[in-house]
Amino acid sequence: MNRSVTDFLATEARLGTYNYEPIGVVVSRGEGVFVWDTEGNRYLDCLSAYSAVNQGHCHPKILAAMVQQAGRLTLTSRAFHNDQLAPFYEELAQLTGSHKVLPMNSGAEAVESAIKSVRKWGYVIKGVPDGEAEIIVCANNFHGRTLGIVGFSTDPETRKHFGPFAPGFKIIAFGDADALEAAITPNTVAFLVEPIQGEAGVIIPPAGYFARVRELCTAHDVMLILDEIQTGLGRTGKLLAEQHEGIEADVTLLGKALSGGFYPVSAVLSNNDVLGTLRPGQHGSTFGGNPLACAVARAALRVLVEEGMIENAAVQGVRFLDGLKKIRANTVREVRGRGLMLAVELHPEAGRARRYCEALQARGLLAKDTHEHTIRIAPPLVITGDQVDWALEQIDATLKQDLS
Ligand code: IF1
Repeated sequence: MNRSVTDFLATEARLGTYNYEPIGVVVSRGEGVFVWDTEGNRYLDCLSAYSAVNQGHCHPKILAAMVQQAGRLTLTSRAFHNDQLAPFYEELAQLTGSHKVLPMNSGAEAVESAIKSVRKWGYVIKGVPDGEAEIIVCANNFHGRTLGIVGFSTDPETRKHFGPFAPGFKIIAFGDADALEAAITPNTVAFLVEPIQGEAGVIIPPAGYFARVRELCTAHDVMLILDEIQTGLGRTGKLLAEQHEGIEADVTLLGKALSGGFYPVSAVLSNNDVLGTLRPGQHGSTFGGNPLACAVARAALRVLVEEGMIENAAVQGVRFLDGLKKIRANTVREVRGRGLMLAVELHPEAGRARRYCEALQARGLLAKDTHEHTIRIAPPLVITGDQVDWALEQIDATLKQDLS
């Protein structure tokens, strides 16, 4: 007999750690932009697993690559070479214009790996006195959940009761290049920043910000680390969000959609000496760079490019944002977006965004709230114009309700 939704939720509540509060839908199947729940209801997925399934759910070519590789070789560890790693490096480096790649698994691991790498670079290349390296980060950042990372979060929920934390981080306002200039010292090794702040509510910095950031980092020999784990791989309508700014990072972090949602695959990319300072024994991972991950990532990158998903994200992103801007509802304070990374910020009096997400669920659309008053919208990049229009109708009708 099929389990009821109530039973799934009760069992999770009884046995699981209560570190999430999901919308009450139990998903059991996905294909392209759609997912189905255990009762057979279909939904348009406007979250894409936080932008990990940019290529759409269960993309057949990624699936084929995964199944084929899983039947051949899954894991060697890095004690031996495997025949998927070199082609993965080649294809990723070629696509992104990078010189070196460090393969990891989760996004947080990529961030931690970048922090280690720029510190080492600071000591051995820049000449920072040992133990003195400083990294500048932004207020309202989100870079993951590990201890190193939550230590420089500014969100009390994220940090509280998890200390003590590692020193060596300085926090400045996002979007303020003067603040960066003022914060740089001779011991600054890197500036770590999201091109668009995701968890903060899809915050797009002022035009020209990143051009100045790039200049300052170059002038002071500070490595610019762009966390493109969420913004990268087509989400904003370009392969990398840095391309909107006309700049190149020194270090780029990718994750999420690097596997199309099939498997945790992340990577640190560098344009220069940063990754070149690591030596055997100084960093690693049992699973990082494994043949299954590499085969899946190669297919995920291939379909993203070959099937025109990045261009589609640009086109549909404009359609979606224009449609959102046309919605005349008292509940809406602001709409923001670039490509298919979109958000609707509600007036505080409109009530919690969560209520609107639940109302959208009832209409067959899954979206996720962030920070009480913002609805985040990020469908797979394979969405069609008709599907965008349908989503807009549901959002329009929902925002015209008063759910406070
Ligand atoms: C959760 C948000 C999205 C990220 C950036 C690194 C990571 C993330 C820019 C870490 C992860 C996630 C994790 C997820 C919620 C989510 C998220 F709401 F927090 F902001 F995507 F929008 N850098 N983002 O966005 O990657 O280690 O998770 O692979 O449930 O915590 P990870």
